[in-house]
Amino acid sequence: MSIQTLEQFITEQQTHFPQAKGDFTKLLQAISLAAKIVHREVNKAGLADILGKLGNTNIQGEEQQKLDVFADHYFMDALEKVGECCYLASEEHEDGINLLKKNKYAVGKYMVYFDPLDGSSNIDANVSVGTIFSIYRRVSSEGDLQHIDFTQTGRKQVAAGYIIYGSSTMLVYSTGTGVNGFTLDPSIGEFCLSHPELKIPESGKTYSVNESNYNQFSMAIKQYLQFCKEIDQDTNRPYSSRYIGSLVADFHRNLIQGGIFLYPDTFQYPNGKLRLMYECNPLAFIAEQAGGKASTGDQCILDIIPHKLHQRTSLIIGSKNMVEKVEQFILEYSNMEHSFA
Ligand code: AHM
Ligand code: MG
Repeated sequence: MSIQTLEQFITEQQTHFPQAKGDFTKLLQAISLAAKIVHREVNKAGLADILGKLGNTNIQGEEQQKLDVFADHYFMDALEKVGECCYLASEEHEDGINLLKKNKYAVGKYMVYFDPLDGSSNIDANVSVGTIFSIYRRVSSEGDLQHIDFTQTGRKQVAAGYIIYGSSTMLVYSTGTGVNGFTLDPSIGEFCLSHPELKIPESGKTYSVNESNYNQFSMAIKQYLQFCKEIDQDTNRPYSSRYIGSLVADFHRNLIQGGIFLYPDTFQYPNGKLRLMYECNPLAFIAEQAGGKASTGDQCILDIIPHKLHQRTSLIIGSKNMVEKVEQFILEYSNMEHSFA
């Protein structure tokens, strides 16, 4: 039996692009290094007494957990030191970090947005958490970063991925030519190719939503949720309801088994709860590359023009047929509203 490590895989991919200088390879290696460190910390969390809250709140007004701070530090550090990035932005910092102005290490052309530890409110309960990352190339050619660098849509991502710290730790990523998944073998400290050319089933039988928000959802979403519960053998309904409350874990399950995840607008979050730049865009990129779909309900996530770093959006993501069904409900309700107007 032969294994292929992430490093070997990246090097092999690079040989298909003789003009590539290896910058991107180094960037992915930095992400993989930080992921291994966070894996180590997540796994010894109870032992090292680093579980629990730090007592600070981050810029979104949410309590920061200790491991959030660790993960943010390790990813920032690895990405800054690798010398291939010009801009880093994390969920945990109000402003992105312009490395061109910092002048500490070498800089490169990549802009990286990341959520260092998504689902961190679950840490104390030993539930899976994850890191999500999104990589762009700056479009301005020289000098300081420009408006056009920050307003690239998700389609312009050169790569995106996530790490899930679950029953095993996996790194899943895409550079726009399909999706590959690697499982960490802790005994050799390497991510090994375990899920080549991942494809999400076109339909699934799982829906994933925080249904306690039901009364805050639009009529279209309420009707879709009723549809999920209806009994219909031909379409495998009722679907099963599964909600972990860790986006990476919910997304990953649906990627492997088929299914849909929804975090629509609510009264509390009128523009959705999840963040475009480092939660929705990277997962939308992975979903599309795996043959799935990601939508706000009436627009592809990857077509949204960003206007601020911590922008939120509603998110409907997963198996293509299931996402399109929700879009159909939304369109029908919007047509009905127009005809009554
Ligand atoms: P976080 O980035 O602060 O961890 O919040 C994002 C998380 C997602 O992982 C998850 O899908 C969602 O928030 C759960 O929200 P809720 O508790 O409202 O269902
Ligand atoms: Mg998050």
